[in-house]
Amino acid sequence: MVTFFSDRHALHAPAFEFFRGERVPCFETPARAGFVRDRLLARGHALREPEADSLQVLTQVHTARYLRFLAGAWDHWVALDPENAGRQPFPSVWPVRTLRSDVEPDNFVARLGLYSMDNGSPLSAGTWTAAKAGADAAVSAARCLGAGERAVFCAARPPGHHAGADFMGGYCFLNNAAVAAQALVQQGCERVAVLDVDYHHGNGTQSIFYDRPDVLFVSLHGDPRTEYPFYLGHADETGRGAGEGFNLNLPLPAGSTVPAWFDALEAACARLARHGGDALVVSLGLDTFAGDPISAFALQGDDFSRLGRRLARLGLPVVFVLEGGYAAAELGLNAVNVIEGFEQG
Ligand code: Q9C
Ligand code: ZN
Repeated sequence: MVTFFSDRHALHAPAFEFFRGERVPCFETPARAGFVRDRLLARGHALREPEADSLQVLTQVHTARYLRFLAGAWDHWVALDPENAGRQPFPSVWPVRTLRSDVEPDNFVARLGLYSMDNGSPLSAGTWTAAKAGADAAVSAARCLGAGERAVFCAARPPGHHAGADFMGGYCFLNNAAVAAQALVQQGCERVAVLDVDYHHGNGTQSIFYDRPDVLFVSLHGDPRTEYPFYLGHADETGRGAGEGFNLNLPLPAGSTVPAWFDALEAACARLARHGGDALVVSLGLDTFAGDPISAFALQGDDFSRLGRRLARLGLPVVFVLEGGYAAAELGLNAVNVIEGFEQG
């Protein structure tokens, strides 16, 4: 399968995040992509450098002021104090209900809070460059589908599906799946679908397309009553206005079994089949793996092959976009299993 991979991912390398009140090493690491790259190469899949510039598509998915903030964030942080180069910025204040988010404060940490949904998405010096490489891969993949390719894999990090039009969150900065879907629409696909199989609900992708009938969003995820991102991903979120009926959430309790997960996948596939459409984007989170350190589903290696085979049966051209998955050493095998299952299916 055509696979886009850029070494620029490694420029996003924050050291730690907050977890249960403690500073802990980041779960979302450069090593993750290294394991995926190594397994792809070992299985004979050629890697291609993303060649497209995603900037125009990014302005259709994210707001101008958020893109401006993200592109300059690290320089602004270091400009406050040269010693900040060795520190990580974290937001500590957010414009929740009754507070204004239309006025952008001058204060850096206040702006960081304005553009963040959590304190769990640490920035580093190369975050913009790395995230941009992922978006470039997403547009490159869409172009490949336009040129007749059956399926393309974007093996990029950081992930994207929690990032909304104007905020980062959940280790995500630029919404690569939304960028792929928007690029497909712009190049003439009238109906696109996004299937999100990450353990966590893709709140960013849902919100970006919530009012639109041209991009169907379907997600299988841990029930937000107990699982991140908590404030979106319930079954009663079905779309709004012209987008009513074009959003399907299939939340499952933490601890759900593999058969329960595949039953939900069947329901997702039924909705995707009814949509028809010209192309599918898969937000390929692999944190549904039994060994994932921060998630609670139970998929094993073979189940990822089965997922790939099932998606092939939809008969649609597919852009696979890597999302979460934090059992790093198994991430490569699990990703390749989906890819090769799809190719066999
Ligand atoms: N710092 C993805 O899988 N963070 N994101 C929990 C708190 C939320 C996961 C730990 C997990 C986000 C793309
Ligand atoms: Zn996830």
